[in-house]
Amino acid sequence: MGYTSLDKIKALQKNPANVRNLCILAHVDHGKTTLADSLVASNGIISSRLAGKLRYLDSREDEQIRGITMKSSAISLHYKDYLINLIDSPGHVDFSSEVSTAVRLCDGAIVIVDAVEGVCPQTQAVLRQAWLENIRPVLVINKIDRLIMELKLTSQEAYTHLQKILEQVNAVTGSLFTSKVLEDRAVKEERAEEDKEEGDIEPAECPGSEQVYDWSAGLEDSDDSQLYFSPDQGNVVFASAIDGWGFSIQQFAQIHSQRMGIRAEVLLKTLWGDFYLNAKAKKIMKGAHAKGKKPLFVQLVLDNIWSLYDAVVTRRDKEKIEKMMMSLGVKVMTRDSRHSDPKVLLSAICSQWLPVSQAVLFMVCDKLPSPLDMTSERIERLMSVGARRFHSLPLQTQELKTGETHTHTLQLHKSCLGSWPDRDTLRDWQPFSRRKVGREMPNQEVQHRTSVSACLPPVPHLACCTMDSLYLLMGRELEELEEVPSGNVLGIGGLEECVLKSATLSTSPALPPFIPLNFEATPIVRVAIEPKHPSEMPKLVRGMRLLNQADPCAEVLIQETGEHVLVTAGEVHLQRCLDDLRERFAKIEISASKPIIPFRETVIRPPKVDMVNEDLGKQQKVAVIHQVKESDTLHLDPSGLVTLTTPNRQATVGVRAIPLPEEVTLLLEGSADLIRTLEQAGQAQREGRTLDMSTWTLDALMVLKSRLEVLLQGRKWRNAVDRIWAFGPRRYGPNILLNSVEGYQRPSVWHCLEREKGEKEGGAKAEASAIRDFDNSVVSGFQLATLSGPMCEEPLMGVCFSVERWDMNFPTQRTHLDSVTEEDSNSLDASVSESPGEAAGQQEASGKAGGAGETPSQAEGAVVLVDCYGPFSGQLIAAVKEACRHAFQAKPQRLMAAMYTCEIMATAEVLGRVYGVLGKREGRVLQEEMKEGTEMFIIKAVLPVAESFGFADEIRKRTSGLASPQLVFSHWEVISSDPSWVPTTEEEYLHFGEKADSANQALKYMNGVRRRKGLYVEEKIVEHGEKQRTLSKNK
Ligand SMILES: Nc1nc2c(ncn2[C@@H]2O[C@H](COP(=O)(O)OP(=O)(O)OP(=O)(O)O)[C@@H](O)[C@H]2O)c(=O)[nH]1
Ligand SMILES: [Mg+2]
Repeated sequence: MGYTSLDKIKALQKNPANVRNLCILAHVDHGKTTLADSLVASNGIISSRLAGKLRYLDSREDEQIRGITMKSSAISLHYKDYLINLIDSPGHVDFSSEVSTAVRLCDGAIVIVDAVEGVCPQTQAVLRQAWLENIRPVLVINKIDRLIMELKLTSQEAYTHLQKILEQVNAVTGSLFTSKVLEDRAVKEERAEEDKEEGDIEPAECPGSEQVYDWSAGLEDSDDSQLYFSPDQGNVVFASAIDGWGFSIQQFAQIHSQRMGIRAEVLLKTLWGDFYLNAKAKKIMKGAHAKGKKPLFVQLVLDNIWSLYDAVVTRRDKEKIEKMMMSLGVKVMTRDSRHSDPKVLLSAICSQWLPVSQAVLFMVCDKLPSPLDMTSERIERLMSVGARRFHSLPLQTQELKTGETHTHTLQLHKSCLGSWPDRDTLRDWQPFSRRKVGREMPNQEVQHRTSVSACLPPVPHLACCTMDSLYLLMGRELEELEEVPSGNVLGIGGLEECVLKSATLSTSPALPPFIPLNFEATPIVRVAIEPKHPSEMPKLVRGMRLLNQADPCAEVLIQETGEHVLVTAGEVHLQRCLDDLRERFAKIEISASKPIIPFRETVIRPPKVDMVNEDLGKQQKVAVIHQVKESDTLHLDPSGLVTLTTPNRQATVGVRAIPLPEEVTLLLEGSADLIRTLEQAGQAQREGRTLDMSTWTLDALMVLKSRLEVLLQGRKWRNAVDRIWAFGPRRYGPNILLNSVEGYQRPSVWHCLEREKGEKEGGAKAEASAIRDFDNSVVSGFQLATLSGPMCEEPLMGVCFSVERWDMNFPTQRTHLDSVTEEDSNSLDASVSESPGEAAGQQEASGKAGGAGETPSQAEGAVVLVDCYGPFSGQLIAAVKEACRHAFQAKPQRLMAAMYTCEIMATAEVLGRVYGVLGKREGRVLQEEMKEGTEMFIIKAVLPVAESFGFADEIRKRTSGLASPQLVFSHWEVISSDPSWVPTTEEEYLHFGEKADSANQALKYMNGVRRRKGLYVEEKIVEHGEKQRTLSKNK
């Protein structure tokens, strides 16, 4: 076919109806890049002999060495009159953010499934991603040669196996569909209810108002026939990308309809399914399975392939091969037929007989939508930012969807930055982006050097920027273009200054930024980075900035300590980011620290048994309380209440730490964004502004509140939700400050909700603001305490600090300013305490302090103290912080470790070794099951992130590459051992020995972190200083 000329591609770009933007998605190693090779070879860009071996789209060196894709890459291909903009995505979980961006850029996807491994975790993930983005998938079942050569299945067995795989894939789609239908119905009902409230609809018009719940209703009405993969629908291709063949049943229907004289349509319907050929009657009959007959698919399709493999690879029967080639009308070159490796001959024959590229490209052009067919549902979803419904957007914005207004709207979504090989004329990297078009506005052109405004989500501001250059993305190459018609995937240059990670570009300011991508991976592994030569720091900073822009999932930050920190999703991702920095972005030698593993600190209920499972009784309590050293300002109650007085003795706080129930912690962690909104609303209210919250957010907050109420039950938590003072750290974390001060009425954090509601109802409530002056200092102290705990200065998690006492014994206001004359200070008093409520509250509280009846001389003393200890609010912050820390220490403390879940697929022979590695690294197996129809076991396990470095490598080594794990961050888990534990009972000594350091994983982690942070580590370095003794038993 030869090189596709640039002119041809340019011409094809102009017809958006024939453009297909698609990506290849699959689990790792299922053959995406190999398949892409065949497609690339069909355009003559690489030789077809090299297809499958070259992995052309894996252009980076590290990709070639490791054999996995790490970065999406795009290429434009043509097939007949169609232009195909293809994006190959990585399958490794660490790079799942690349998949999110690829999916956003496309209208369709090729989902590949390995015929042996079947549906794997990432297959489910990509199907879900495609579903969430509303793009249409087609299926390729790849590596069918493995069924023949490796599993040695007969064609009949293979047919059953393929059926099962199809069922599995459809089951995933089915569950996505069901959940969507139910969700839609819920939204519809909600909307109907809203309308009803507004009085738009007469009750007679909504018959469902007398609700009778019928769960099946939505499902039956919805059309799902287009949804599922089925060979007779033409959306499934069976292939072996490495041997270069692939087919859909249309091809075989055509071949056999001529031969057998049966109409192609009939064959198309019957080739896949329970049909067989009655040779005598020359008829196709149903019920092959029941009658023990060969299904048509086996007889007419698989048998042919099986016998070809048998003749070429297994028996090497030259005569038979000749015969077969004759009947297939295939000619091969002599050098192929004489090659010592039979696979060469096989792929030479197959790629002529059933070229995989033709089958896949035909399916793609036939089944996937063009950019013009973008569903209105998808456009609405893209524009509905921040859970705002499309209908609530301004009219001008809504009009953009249909393109009815002639505002020359030009919508660009730039979401992924590919890195390109160095060329003098080009920048290091170019963004690749996709112009989104409204349905009726084709053929608008992105002009060279157009000025467009970029809305950078989530910042609500607009910025103007100019595009310098436009590119066509051709795998390893870039072609500069003057203009690009709408509906294509293209590269843009010159936006690096104004765009961070992603942006929505538009010529119309009415366009809201598109909704953010949904990422599956969480950045969790962090390393500190520095240049080898300190003078190269500026280069490093610039490089890190570029990396931050270019990678959707990596985070780059400068810590308060001044360290430059890089946060990545996993080990492989980390390696790639470091390589990128070294070779592309900073181009300097860098050194990276060991991965910094995050921990959390928490308290738990006193355990009932000790380390050897003996009942503890009361002794543990004593041991714990011992850790807090009392002084004249610090007092510890045996029940765990810590009372601390500020140095100037003007305030005393009493704090108790209580472990939060696990569900509450999880809920708080999951609702961080909501809590942040709540906090902002509260802040705005305090400042006298109002924050516009959508009804959706308000509802979500109400739900959060009621869920907390349900979860916080029991005597201890009475009214707790209303008494929440703050969340922390950073005001939205998973810890709670609780107001249990008797007589101190402060508005609850939920106060702003009530106000919003009240306003809605029309009757604004009078504000009950009796906030004490130093309320904020207490919150600040709590924030500081939760940000870094006493064990190893890591953030706290799942701890509730209940403030049970807060006494202030200010002598009077005037003591602050002793030089002011009495009259002056009186007038000052009046101006300071503006609201009488405040002053009253304060006096009331100080009355309770018990120290209200102070003599003037004491007050005089306090004046001096105020001066020497500095501002009072600072003292209070420090006191609250210290009180919280001590209260924390008065309870049994534990570390929480970040956990990965991992799924490992392994054969029975290597199962034992997998367990060995897991055990050594503190992993815990959750589930083990045999994969249906194969010899593989799937093991689900959890593994601490701290133990995960080198895990994948070790597993691969120990199992000779037969098992490879996929690690995904899942949750935080309390480490059961107590870091401050020392053996106390006889049994414990016996069990763990005198040093007892082997068992204490938590201590090891804690000391590791403390050492890294330069904190004091309590460790015996020399065990027996004088002389090594040999202890013999029978002395
Ligand atoms: N037997 C067989 N092996 C195949 C086939 N297709 C690909 N492979 C092999 O599978 C391995 C992975 O192929 P890739 O194309 O790199 O897989 P990928 O899906 O791109 O992998 P990632 O990009 O890392 O997710 C390679 O060793 C290929 O040779 C096939 O049809 N049959
Ligand atoms: Mg790949």
